Amino acid sequence: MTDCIFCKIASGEIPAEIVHDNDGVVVFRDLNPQAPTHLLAIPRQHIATINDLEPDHAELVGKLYLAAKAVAADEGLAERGYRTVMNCGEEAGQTVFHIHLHILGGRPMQWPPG
Ligand code: DGP
Repeated sequence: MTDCIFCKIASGEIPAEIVHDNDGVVVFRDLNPQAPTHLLAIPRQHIATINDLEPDHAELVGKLYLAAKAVAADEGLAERGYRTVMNCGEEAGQTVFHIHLHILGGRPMQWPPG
């Protein structure tokens, strides 16, 4: 999609610190980190929100989680724990309308989230 910031990161048009790029999934560091480690895993394919997922996206969504597992291990988070979050829609706090899995770690997490 031409006017999507995360499509532009995936294409290299906008710079980001990319830590993983494999099998249709790109993972990069969040510009505004909310934890010592804060990564975003996105599909290269533009999908705006969870509400736009179709059955044939199931494998791609699985790949987001497999990428999260891989980068969490790379970042030393696998054993101590980390949080994955995908916000859907404005009330949930989604600000970029290209689905992305937040991967947060390196500090204790509270529950419930705010
Ligand atoms: P959400 O609120 O769930 O839509 O999360 C969007 C996240 O995207 C937010 O944590 C900040 C991050 N973000 C927004 N613009 C950029 C950018 O240009 N580069 C990077 N690396 N992260 C961005």
